[in-house]
Amino acid sequence: MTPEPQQTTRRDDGFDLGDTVALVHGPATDADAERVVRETLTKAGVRTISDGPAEVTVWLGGSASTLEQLGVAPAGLLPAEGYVVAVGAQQVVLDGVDARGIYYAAQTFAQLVQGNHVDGVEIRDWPTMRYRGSIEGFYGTPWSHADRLDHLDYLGAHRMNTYEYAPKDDPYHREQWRDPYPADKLAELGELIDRARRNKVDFTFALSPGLSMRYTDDADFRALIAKFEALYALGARAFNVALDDIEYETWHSADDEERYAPGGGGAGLAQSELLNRIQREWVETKADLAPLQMVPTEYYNVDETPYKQALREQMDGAVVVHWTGIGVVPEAITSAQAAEAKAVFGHDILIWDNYPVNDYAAGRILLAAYSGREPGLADHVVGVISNPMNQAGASKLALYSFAEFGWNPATYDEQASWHRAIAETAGGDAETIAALEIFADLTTYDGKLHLANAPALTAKTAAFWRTWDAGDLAGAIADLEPYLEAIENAPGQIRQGVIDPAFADEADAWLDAAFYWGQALRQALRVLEAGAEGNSSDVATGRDQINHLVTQAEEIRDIRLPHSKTHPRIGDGVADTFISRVTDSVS
Ligand code: LTM
Repeated sequence: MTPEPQQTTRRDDGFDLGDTVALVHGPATDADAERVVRETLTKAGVRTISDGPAEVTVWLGGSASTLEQLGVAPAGLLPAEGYVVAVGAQQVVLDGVDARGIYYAAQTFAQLVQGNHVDGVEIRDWPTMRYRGSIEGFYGTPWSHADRLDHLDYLGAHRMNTYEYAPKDDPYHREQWRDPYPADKLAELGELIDRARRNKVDFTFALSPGLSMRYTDDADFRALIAKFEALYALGARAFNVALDDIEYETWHSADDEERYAPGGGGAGLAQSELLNRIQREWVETKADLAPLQMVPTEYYNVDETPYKQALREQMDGAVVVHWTGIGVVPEAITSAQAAEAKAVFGHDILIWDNYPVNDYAAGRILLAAYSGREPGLADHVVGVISNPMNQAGASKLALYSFAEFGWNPATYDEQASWHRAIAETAGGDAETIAALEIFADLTTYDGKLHLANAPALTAKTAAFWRTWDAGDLAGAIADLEPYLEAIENAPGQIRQGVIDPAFADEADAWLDAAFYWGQALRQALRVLEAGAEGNSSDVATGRDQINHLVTQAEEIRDIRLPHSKTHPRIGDGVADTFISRVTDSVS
């Protein structure tokens, strides 16, 4: 099950759902949870879902008497979003402490049903972190509308509750932040907000006015509020003022220059006054808004500075502050660092985690494990959300692990989670799992969290040279070639085996490149054989073929910025090094 529940007790009184199931609403219920339950039952082959008596009953929203009969305590005092699923004696009870809890109970039930059967079980579960999900906050080609709709479904099914809309290259989010969205874009945002609501995800609208904001200008304040109001009217209830990646020492009006001292202290005061005004004149006039969020300009360290002092001392305490860890894309985020962040910013900290974002790594698709985050972070921050890749479908591999980490960081195991994420992407198919693991190995390096590239291929080629150095070329080839063949075949297997067509689509350039590199690596083995036989003509032909294959790989371009500007990187520093050593050794 994913994320793995906090407490699971197996029972021996599971049952088949059969043909007809009664669906009874408890004291609390939820329409989205009901939709999930109905879909689950229908998929399991239940033909009639009745509200009258039947052999099997699903109690949606709890049933004190059935829980008592099953000997299970109600969700009662579990933390927010907590729930209980009890399955036994022909009864299913889906109980939650709130609407989201009931919804998560339904999502968990969906994962428990296998065919028409459901095993007996008692699950008591709750999230550790308040905010779990994503912030579409990268540069380059933003996600499409369809990407976002699909992503919201993915978040809901994995018990993540936050999606923040902050694409740097949506002009209405940043460059032209004052301008209202055109009607078609507004309609799309409305659809996203609806889809988020169906998935129990807080659609959080972020505006990034800092490139031109005049902090003392009432018209600018009104423009910002008008933008938020437009989204509020569509149903958004969470808002963020993103002030990252701006020159905070540059003022955009003479009045600002006069009011605020130069430097970080003045910037901190200006931003605090803006946030305070939004908080007091807008957020507090609505009864139904989530805590206001902001992304500070100094989001990437914990140094005590005049800027942070101003935020700490001047900005309303209700505002949640984003922080990326130390360094924009840190290899590790420790709980001690998070404690420092909380102290130095003096506000609740939400980690904007720059993994698997790849806007700074053109030509790379990042499919490695989500690593280096200490479980104790949960003691100091209110959540961790992922800044994903320009490729929405391929980002799910990392998002899967964000869901697990945010839900229960204490039990998070990065390698085990990564294997489960791969298995989900492969729909459990063993050959596709193997192909994805080989492909992901070739795309490990990001220069930040993962500093070694293609560790599995590196180990294989190192073993190859050891055997070769011992004088056993045939043995070396026999050991390595099946792996190279697997690299060559992985793209085809992945294309036919992954359950999400978006993955194959978005990874297309890298899959093509992996195919050529697999062929080039195998061709290198032929060159070695020809060299050992003293066949210089075959050596020359083999070299030409390698050059041709590598050229083909390097001519490929993804369609998204910034990746469209360079070739897809596949096992670089490992595959190319192996080939160079081969060609050097036969010259
Ligand atoms: O991380 C933050 C707060 N801002 C930007 C992101 O928009 C960008 O995607 C990442 C990765 O390049 N780095 C940033 O500084």
